[in-house]
Amino acid sequence: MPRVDVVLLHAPAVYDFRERSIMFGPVSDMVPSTPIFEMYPLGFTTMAEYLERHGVRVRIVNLAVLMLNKPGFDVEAYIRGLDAALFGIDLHWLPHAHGSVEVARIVKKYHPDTPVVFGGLSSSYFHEELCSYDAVDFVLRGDSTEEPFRRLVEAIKRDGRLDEIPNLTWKDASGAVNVNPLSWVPSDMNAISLDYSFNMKSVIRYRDMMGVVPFKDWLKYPVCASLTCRGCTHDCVTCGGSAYSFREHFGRDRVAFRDPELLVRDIEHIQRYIPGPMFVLNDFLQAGREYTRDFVKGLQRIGMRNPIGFEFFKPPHEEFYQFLDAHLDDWSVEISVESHDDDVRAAFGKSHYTMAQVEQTVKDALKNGCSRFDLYFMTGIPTQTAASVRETANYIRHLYESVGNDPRLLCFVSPMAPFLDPGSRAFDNPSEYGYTLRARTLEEHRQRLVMPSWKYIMNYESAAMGPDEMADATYDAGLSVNRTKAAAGIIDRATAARTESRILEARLVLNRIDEIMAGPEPLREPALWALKYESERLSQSTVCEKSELNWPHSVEIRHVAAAAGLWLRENVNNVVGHLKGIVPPAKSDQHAGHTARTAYEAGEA
Ligand code: B12
Ligand code: SF4
Repeated sequence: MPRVDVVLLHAPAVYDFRERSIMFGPVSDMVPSTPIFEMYPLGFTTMAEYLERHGVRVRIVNLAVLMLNKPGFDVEAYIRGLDAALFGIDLHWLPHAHGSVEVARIVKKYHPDTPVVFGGLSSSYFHEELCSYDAVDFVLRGDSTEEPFRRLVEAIKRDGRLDEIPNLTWKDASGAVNVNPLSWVPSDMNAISLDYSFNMKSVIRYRDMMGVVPFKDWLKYPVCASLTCRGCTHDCVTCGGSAYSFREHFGRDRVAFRDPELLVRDIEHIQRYIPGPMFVLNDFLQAGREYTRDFVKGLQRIGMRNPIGFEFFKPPHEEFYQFLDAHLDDWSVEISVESHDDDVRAAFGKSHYTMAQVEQTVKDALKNGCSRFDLYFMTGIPTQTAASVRETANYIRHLYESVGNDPRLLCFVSPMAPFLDPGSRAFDNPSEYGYTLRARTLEEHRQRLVMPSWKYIMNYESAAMGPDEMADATYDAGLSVNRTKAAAGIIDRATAARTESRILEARLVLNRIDEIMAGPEPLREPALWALKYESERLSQSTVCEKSELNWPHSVEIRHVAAAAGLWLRENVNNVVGHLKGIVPPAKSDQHAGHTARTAYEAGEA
């Protein structure tokens, strides 16, 4: 394996998930990943693109996908065969607490002299505890680590000073943990690129398709995301990406937006190669009217062809949809309203709109050409009772009726699981929001992750609805919404029947696990193991079919041509590099040269 500067590794949520029997439940029903959360952070792509642009050779390895795809995949042998000056591991989402640290241990076992750096929001929150593990040398904190990472690589290669690297938590020779100031917090998001062609180049360079795909089924459903900003203007109480969390824990007191022109360029670039739908995450309406106008007109200018979906944090007005429809052919909307009950939603921190406004916005969007409207509801939020969850399901029936069972409306109910986000208001002050935490430290979360079912794994209990009630009410709501969708013709009868039996079976397995756990300790392990196959099968799309989340898309000749051109260019680049005995850094499609100075370097951040 040729030596590169940095290998970025994405671990499965639970490292040895193949050897354990765990009923993860519906924890990942609303995202493209399986319950081992094999999707790596978008930041892997932005960091890799940025580092490569500055001459640092980076390889992304999605260990989680490799392990999922090949049951016999030998992780240790694979890691032993890697050769890098530095290994980076993400612990961005807390559900990776177990897998990420175990992978770090394997890296250290085979590469004891190679440093290991962690990063991501959860790493930032638990940075000191993380550094106390032998296998972790550094943590890069904050939401923008591209440039600090470049400086760290430089320091490692040239024996430079670690105390000068912003955002770095590090161990010195004595083993003491040092915390440098969290001073690298750029005020915009313009110096980075979400350049997916980097990932494609990586496939070509390392002849490794599955090691770099963002999630297991990505080749079947090549969805892409683009981002309007870092941070959030809202303050939802259980969210670890809220204004509060960014201010208190990640050093950010203002949202950093990406210029609309650059965002349009990202999207233009994606649609050149990738046929899938595109999600624009983090409500761009937060940035104001001018931004909105420039962005939407820019999308029209590039001849937006892929389906595009927008996440909004509050219900837009009808005029806005008219504006969207005048500029775009195939656009969709998603809003997470959490509860049908305005009081429960207010307790969650979304008091800025009512359900009546949501109903109106759904009707307005559908009337004005929206291709699809996804509405998300959540269980486990402050003050929400089991009765309220069941009411949400009834409300969804009413909503479908009120839009004449329009098949473009898709409603989903899922649990806030497995964890209440670290660094959220509710995590920092649980009693204020009616919660009791079952885990606080990173190590406590690691231990919870290997418990036998999602009910045990959850890191919180709500005073309004205990874990048993919550699991029950969530499955009930899933059943009810599934029946509503079937009756309304939103999903076909066969799909609905499969989902219904999956939910009923999942409930039985959950109860069986409770019985096993109440029984004698020595009998637990074999009894749980006997349930392994069922637990896994029933944790893939429990409360709805995963395909319900998917938007239609089609591959066109232009995508094939663009990918072939990239393949050719990259192979020529590699052959030249290999003749010189190196893995050459990838050239950025979006930036003029590898070493172009950015606002970051110029210290304008
Ligand atoms: C976009 C997004 C998603 C997308 C993910 C797209 C992707 N591949 O990253 C989707 C919708 C799929 C998603 C899913 C989930 N999400 Co989410 N998501 C977000 C959101 C809105 C923005 C994050 C973002 O993209 N930032 C910008 C990108 C460019 O940067 P980045 O990926 O964060 O990476 C930077 C740093 O984090 C750091 N970094 C990251 N990894 C590493 C590794 C190393 C080695 C280093 C040095 C640095 C580093 O440096 C990067 C570059 O600067 C945040 C909320 C928010 N306001 O921030 C929630 C958020 C991150 N998600 C959250 C959660 C809980 C989840 C889920 C677990 C929910 C669930 N149960 O299904 C899943 C996990 C999916 C999986 N892994 O399979 C929580 C995380 C809380 C926590 N600390 O655990 C957040 C904070 C809020 C929330 N509740 O939604 N999410
Ligand atoms: S859940 Fe609320 S606070 Fe968190 S990212 Fe979404 S809108 Fe912002």
